[in-house]
Amino acid sequence: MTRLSLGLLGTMLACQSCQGCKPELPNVDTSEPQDSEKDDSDSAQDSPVDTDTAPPPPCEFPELEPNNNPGQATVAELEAWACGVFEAAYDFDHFQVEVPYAGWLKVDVDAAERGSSAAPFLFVESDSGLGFGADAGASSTDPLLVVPIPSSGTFTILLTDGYNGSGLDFDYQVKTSLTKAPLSWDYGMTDGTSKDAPMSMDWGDRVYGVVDDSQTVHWIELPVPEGKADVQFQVMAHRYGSPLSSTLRLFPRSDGELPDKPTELANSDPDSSSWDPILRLSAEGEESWVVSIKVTEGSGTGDLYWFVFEAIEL
Ligand SMILES: [Ca+2]
Ligand SMILES: [Ca+2]
Ligand SMILES: [Ca+2]
Repeated sequence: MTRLSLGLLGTMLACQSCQGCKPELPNVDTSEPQDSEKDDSDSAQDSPVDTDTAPPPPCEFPELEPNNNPGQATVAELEAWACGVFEAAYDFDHFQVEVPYAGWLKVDVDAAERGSSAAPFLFVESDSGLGFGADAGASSTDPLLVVPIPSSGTFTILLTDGYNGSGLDFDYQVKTSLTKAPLSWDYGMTDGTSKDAPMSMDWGDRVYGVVDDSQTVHWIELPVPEGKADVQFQVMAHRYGSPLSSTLRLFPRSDGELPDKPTELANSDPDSSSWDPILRLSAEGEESWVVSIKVTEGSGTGDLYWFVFEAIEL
């Protein structure tokens, strides 16, 4: 079965305001006895359960079906595990969490990481209209999101299986928490909004930026370092919980001119399953390199789609 795309998820979410366009699902009874003990540690990640015999994971906030619409969301709390099962195809599970402060919000999903058959698709939306989602993490199919929320608010979490798979072994748990910034940086993108006027940056610096819509492209220029021919450009985002899937494009400047088309392009990390592009290259008589960072075609964008860009001499 084809994996859901971020674009399709957007359509599904747009649909949520109209009840009639969602499939009617049976009211699955999930009220089997739950272990009342708190599972407030990450130890479940270290000890995968036997999915042949294990019941749905005990947690502090088990889902309450029906929860296919945001208005039916199971209320959970910050810093505590919620959990559920994709019992039927097209099972959409909503949770709602009150976040009392601005800060870096982390939404951690555990499914494959603890032996589940589910490949969860995660989308989070705030009552102020911020939305962000992911269908995989950097090290497994379990999404992990870490984003800088600008204010307190109510956040609605949607989980569904990315392949419309279902069954009692399609269980998951999800925890929302506040955390610290996953990376540091030297300064933010202040200009560099066009190819004609890229932002200057120094080797070794890290710059922070946001890809707030599909038309947003960040342009950065660095001189070819003296006596050093080998360099690396890297976007750090998905690996650290950003929902951004980005593409790096390289335009080498020679005789003051930039080529119309990029000479190099990267939209993934060849050494891992993260979406973060990395380019390693050697100077071949150029004066400088102009690099652009934009969203990978078909992927999501928004105010919380952050990245840190780093340029280093090797
Ligand atoms: Ca469910
Ligand atoms: Ca559901
Ligand atoms: Ca996880």
